[in-house]
Amino acid sequence: MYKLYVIPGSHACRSAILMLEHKQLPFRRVDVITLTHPLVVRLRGFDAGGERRIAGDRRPPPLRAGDRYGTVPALAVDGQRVSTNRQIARFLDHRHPEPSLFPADPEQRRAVEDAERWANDTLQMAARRIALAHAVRNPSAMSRATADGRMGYLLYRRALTRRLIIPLIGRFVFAVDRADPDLLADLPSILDRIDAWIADGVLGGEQLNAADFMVAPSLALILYRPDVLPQFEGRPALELVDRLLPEPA
Ligand SMILES: N[C@@H](CCC(=O)N[C@@H](CS)C(=O)NCC(=O)O)C(=O)O
Repeated sequence: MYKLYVIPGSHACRSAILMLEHKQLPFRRVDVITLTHPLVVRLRGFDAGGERRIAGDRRPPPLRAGDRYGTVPALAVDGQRVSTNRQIARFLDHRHPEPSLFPADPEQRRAVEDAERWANDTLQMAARRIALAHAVRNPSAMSRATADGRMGYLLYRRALTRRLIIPLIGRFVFAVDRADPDLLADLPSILDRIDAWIADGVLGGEQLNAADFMVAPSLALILYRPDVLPQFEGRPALELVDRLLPEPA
């Protein structure tokens, strides 16, 4: 039985959940209290997985500490420990080849791996900072908006905790300043890139793949912001996120 360590509402963690669900593997989800998670996963025997995350152009000390101690999602099975989605995807494909998380054709696989790499290295952080920028500027509104949504509540169940802590995470872990432009300027090019991959059949195909499972949760996170929906409307990127992570009724 797989055990998956996550923090509630995390887009990165949702990617691993989608991959386990894709393969129809039963797993026990262990929700860890957000901000204790680097230490908790380290104490559970995970290494840090080799991530080197950059927030904008900075690596604030808490981000470095996370990279040193550990990140979630973190997957445990039969005494083995695997963290980071890239490694989890390959580990799962090795143990359960079907349905695969990557196309069999080498060229198509390369294209999916390019999209997966961009989703990991660029999109995951951009989505986080776009959402957090809204929390830094409008803590109460974002606390309300994140009570529920495509990935459940974000990070903390209590509204007051979300209102107080999430802006601090934005500022001190992910280098989002109140004075920053609100980072939305990057959104059109992000969505254009995803739409182009969908048009090329790299994303959003009949057989979903690891890159789909990386991209959709990041889009879902951005969509917790109440002001971004108009930028998504009519785009294939919105269809992709609606397919994988629909807005709860
Ligand atoms: N890109 C990696 C890293 C995931 C990641 O950044 N996870 C966050 C939670 S959303 C984390 O564990 N952060 C720990 C920290 O920053 O202290 C992946 O997809 O597995």
